[in-house]
Amino acid sequence: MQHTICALATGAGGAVALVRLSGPEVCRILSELTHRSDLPEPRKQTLCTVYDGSEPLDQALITYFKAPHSFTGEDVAEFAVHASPYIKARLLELLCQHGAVPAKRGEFSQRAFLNGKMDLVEAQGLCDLIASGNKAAHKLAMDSLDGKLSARLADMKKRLAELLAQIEVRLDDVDEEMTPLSDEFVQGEIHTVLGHIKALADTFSIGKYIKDGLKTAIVGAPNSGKSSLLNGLVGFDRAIVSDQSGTTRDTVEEILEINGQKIILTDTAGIREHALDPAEKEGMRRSHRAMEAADLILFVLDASRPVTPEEKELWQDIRRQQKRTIVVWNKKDLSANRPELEAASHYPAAAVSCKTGEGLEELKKLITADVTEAQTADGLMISNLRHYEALLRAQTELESALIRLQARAGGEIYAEHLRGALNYLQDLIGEVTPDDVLGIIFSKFCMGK
Ligand SMILES: Nc1nc2c(ncn2[C@@H]2O[C@H](COP(=O)(O)OP(=O)(O)OP(=O)(O)O)[C@@H](O)[C@H]2O)c(=O)[nH]1
Ligand SMILES: [Mg+2]
Repeated sequence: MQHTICALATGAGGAVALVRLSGPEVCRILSELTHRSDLPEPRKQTLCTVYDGSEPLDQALITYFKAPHSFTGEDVAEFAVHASPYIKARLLELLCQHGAVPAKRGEFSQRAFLNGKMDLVEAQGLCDLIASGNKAAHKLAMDSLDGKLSARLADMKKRLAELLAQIEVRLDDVDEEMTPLSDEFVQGEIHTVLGHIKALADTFSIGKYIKDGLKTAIVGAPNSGKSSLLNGLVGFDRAIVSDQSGTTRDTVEEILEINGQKIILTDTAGIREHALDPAEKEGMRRSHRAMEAADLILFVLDASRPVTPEEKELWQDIRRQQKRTIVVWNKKDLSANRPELEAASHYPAAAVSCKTGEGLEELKKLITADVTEAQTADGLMISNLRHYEALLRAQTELESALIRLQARAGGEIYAEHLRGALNYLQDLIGEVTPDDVLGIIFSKFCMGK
């Protein structure tokens, strides 16, 4: 039999705390703690005294949810109590004394999943929703939680399952009474599902930025205005700015929101050939590291002077990284002309002045352009590595099926690959996921959820 589990569902602070209880013993524990023989009416907040032995512990608002009409699908009680550290701790202690056990991370959600209240994609959406810190991440999580993403996956799964059924029934048809499926039809079906899978898998890079933030490194020669740019974008004097070359030694990181998107912005030490001392050398090593870890590079140049040979070299280096890069011509207030820079026209560019703030809004638009475009094209995205990997595996299986089909291999052979692809889609939504894997997934959820 399942244990009855309990946990604090709210964080530190606040005036009210929520303690959750779920499982087969909820009714008994409720009546023992409230000294009441009748249960509160389901789904109605009811003011009850919670007792610690014969002494009242608190006046709590209790909501009872009768199975299966609850979040977990089991009997659930939620205690809204006064958020004193003592009351919270003592209530959890009492619940355990009366037979409940402390819930593991994500255990409420895991039970909801096991009781068919939601699939794994929706559960993941819930976890992401709680963690979402900005509008874009919130939308992404909502699409996952409210089943839009699951519905899309279910469509693909259904189409594939139907195709497979048609193939399999013919494999069993030893007397060959059924009309065979044409290769064109099978190929067409596989291509359709493959197209959907690829399109969804391709959203991962952007989805990941939305969820985890876009790692953006500001790089350039000393004194080009990198720290000024960081300050301009975050809106306060975060990094030291001075007219001396080599002011920034260590990397400086700030998290900010631009156009509803999370950006992890890193200012770096200016890169030049001859560092003056070991600290500057180490700083430059860190600049390179930040550049390598970045999703987006802002290459800052001082537009009021010609590009130096060192900057040209750095530019080659940046281009070799083959990352999204924006060329930022700074100090626009000092010069109306842009110096020459090889192949600069192939990259998005912004002319800004960190001194006057001119051009910063344009630059912000460029920074979030990818995400904005991807979002208007089609709202649905994935942001979870597990989902991405499952889609890639399904994609590989479907591609193998196509190759086998083209090589005129028998139905049994390509059907095996279709079965493989179907299996990965089922795994994605949690239909065939082994228990230990489920345990790992839900252990990443927060306490009390
Ligand atoms: N006129 C003008 N001066 C600027 C602008 N941006 C930065 N500066 C000045 O340029 C100098 C260098 O600015 P920083 O932001 O410290 O440059 P940095 O690239 O971080 O320099 P290091 O940390 O040494 O690599 C400072 O004196 C700034 O005031 C600008 O848009 N216009
Ligand atoms: Mg600096």
